Amino acid sequence: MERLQKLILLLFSLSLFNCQGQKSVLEKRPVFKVHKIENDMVIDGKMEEADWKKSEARTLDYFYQAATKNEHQKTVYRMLWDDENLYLFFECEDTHIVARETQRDGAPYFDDCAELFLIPAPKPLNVHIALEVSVTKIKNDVLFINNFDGDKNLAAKWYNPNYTVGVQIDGTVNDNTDTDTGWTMEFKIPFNVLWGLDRAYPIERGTKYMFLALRQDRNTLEGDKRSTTTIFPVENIELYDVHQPDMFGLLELVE
Ligand SMILES: [Ca+2]
Ligand SMILES: [Ca+2]
Ligand SMILES: [Ca+2]
Repeated sequence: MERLQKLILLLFSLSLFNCQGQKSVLEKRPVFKVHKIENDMVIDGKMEEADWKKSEARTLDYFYQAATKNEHQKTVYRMLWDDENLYLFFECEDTHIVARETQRDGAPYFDDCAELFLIPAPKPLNVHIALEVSVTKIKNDVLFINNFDGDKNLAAKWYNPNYTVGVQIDGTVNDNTDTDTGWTMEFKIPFNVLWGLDRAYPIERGTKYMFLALRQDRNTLEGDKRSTTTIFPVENIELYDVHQPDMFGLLELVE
């Protein structure tokens, strides 16, 4: 009996520890400051606007399915906002620029691709928006629902919001006889892509949303092999892939 009591006490304290652990993990999520812009942006994949100079810049340092040095290529990520739009900029070093998908809502995430996952709330809900765009501007945009059916997730591909993407390529696409330098991608994402999901946390200074920025890096013409790099660490990625809202960080809209 005493042993049973001890076991129950141990299980209780373990579950308590887990709950507290989860909570403290959330409180410790990293925050990315998003500065407000003052001038119009030209969405061309060039960082010529003065506003980009005041943006926070972070490298995407967490690599997955990356074994070789060539699968650890550098990515710098930036973000800005105004009352109508969110702006993103990806700067990607890339020795082999490859993109095979040609259909919207196909699988550009197996190509050289930039991605944003966004929850219009400062907590990990079971719904997020995923915008995934290959270097040839092929879009896969989905409303992603975690645990839609038991532990099965659902990617609703009919979600086709309007957002603008500009790309610059320094190299040759789908030609591996030479060595490329890299590519850049600039996004203008109107806040109306949120479809009213932002009602509880409207767009204004101080608002925090959960997000994850990612890059897929494909370097071979055949097969589906590519490495993934993220702005925040994603634990258990082999088991649950990258769509884990409690692994997202926070963005904060500031002046
Ligand atoms: Ca620009
Ligand atoms: Ca879609
Ligand atoms: Ca590549």
